[in-house]
Amino acid sequence: MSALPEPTPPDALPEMAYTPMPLRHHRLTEAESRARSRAFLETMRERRSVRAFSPEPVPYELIENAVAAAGTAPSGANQQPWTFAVVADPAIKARIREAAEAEERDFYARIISPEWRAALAPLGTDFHKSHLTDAPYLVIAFMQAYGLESLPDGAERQWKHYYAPESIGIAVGLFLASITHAGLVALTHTPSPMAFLAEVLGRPRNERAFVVIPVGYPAEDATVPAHALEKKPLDRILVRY
Ligand code: IYR
Repeated sequence: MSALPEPTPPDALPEMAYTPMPLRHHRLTEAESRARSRAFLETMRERRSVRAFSPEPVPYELIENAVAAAGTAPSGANQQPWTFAVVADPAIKARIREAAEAEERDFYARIISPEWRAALAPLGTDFHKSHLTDAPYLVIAFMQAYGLESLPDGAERQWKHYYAPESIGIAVGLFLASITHAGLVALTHTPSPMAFLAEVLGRPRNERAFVVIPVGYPAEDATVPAHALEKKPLDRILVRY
């Protein structure tokens, strides 16, 4: 993911014993379960990745709730190896766009392979990244490659994180579900390479940008690739045993 050196050997974490407590679980009726499950599926089927945003503001609470929903995700050893940077400041958005477009210009001109270019052609993407300044919010998910904490005496403690990529992937999925459920649109954008994001946002050395997610309302004239609506049918993604 990154050429940065691995951290020095991790410090031992204090051992914590399993302390059981009764599970609280709200059991639904079967009818209620089916109704909620169908309604959620219907909502998620409306989700489209959108690249043209309206500058119209969105309530900050919707972003905050989506990050809180992401924060409920299961994670390796419950280490929650993520930080969500929420950017509304136009000057910071402009810096991110400028850096992303510089990387992407290079990507489309020199780095992309013919196969990759062919795979992207139906998406209609190029190095222009207007979504990075048009969307009212950019949410950048950072993966914490390892744990890092400053101690009051100025020393630092660092420890290993387990399954960090899997964990943050699940969290981002919940974030997108919340955004979709709230009637907003988003794009999962991965400018490559993404190292500039940690620099621009002054993130600590254990954090790696995982994805940039512009969030907002679609521009009135927004278009999407017609083919991307086609999701694989269930019989191609579900194998029943
Ligand atoms: N990062 C580039 C290229 C790109 C790559 C994939 I895989 C996509 O699904 C879409 C774009 C860009 O953002 O344009």
